[in-house]
Amino acid sequence: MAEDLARVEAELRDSVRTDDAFLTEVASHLILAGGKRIRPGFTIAAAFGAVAEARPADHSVVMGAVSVELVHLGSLYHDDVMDDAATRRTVDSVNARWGNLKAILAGDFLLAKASEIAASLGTEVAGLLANTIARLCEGQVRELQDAYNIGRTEQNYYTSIAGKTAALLATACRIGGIVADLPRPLIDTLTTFGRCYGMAFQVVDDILDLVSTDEELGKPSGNDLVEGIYTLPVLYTLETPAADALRAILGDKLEPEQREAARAIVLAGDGIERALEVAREFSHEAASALAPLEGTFAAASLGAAADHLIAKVAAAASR
Ligand code: GRG
Repeated sequence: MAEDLARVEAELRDSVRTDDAFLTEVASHLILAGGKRIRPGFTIAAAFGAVAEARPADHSVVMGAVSVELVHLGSLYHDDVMDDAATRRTVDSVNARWGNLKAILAGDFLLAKASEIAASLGTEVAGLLANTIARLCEGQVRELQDAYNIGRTEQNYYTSIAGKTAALLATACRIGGIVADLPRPLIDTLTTFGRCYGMAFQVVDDILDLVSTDEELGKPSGNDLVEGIYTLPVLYTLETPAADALRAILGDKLEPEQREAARAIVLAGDGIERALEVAREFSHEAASALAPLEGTFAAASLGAAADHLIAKVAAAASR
């Protein structure tokens, strides 16, 4: 698998190479900055859903993995413009380095390249990726509509993260299964794994935004509160006797001391613990979904990813 991921790296760089040196530089920026490559890893692992041992993945599987990572990258370019982010993957964000207009256009370029590659893999993959891009936008718009809304419901939160995060992780797995021509029930199983994993992943990410240090995050802890994105721990805290104190602070832009006061209220209650329980449930649901794939390389490697996430949840819980 390490060799397949190295092939993904080479193809990713190749996919954004153009005659225009400047566009190539801007479009390559976050590819060269690294990232965990969870999504391409899932595509490759999923493609081994009917065999016990990994072997070099087919070229089409590698390209499926590239198309998924390109969509992820495009969404990061656009997300950083929306958040006015200064850094991403420990380097300058594209918007910070080249400005919003170029960041948006380069993000569009990455999406176009992802679509071109997906089309070369067949109409099902092309349609699936297009649908997933739409779901990312829907999830993000849902989040924006609820910005600064202290009445945001738990259901709205789940709908938003299902679109903005879980949909692409589900698609990463699904594309691996489709391109490897696995039986349909196994493709559905892999998709369920990716969706549940993605839900857990975002809930954990949202918890970490509140419990981590500024150094760990590379930005001020509690940034979601500042942006008016009220995540699961906050929504749970709004159901407790501390709700009045929290409501008095939230609902509008925050000064740093207000952010700290709101964060302290959330950390003092049981909102973090309740959200961790939700993350545990989604992670276990992801792991259990793999049962029909038992004995395959996909089950072993995706199962290890779910275990890693469960361990991350436990580490967050022990803070
Ligand atoms: C244009 C496709 C497109 C979308 C527009 C901006 C937007 C709508 C959606 C934002 C989606 C988004 C950024 C969701 C958050 C997903 C997430 C948890 C990202 C972090 O993923 P990691 O930790 O990052 O895998 P690395 O850098 O390791 O790849």
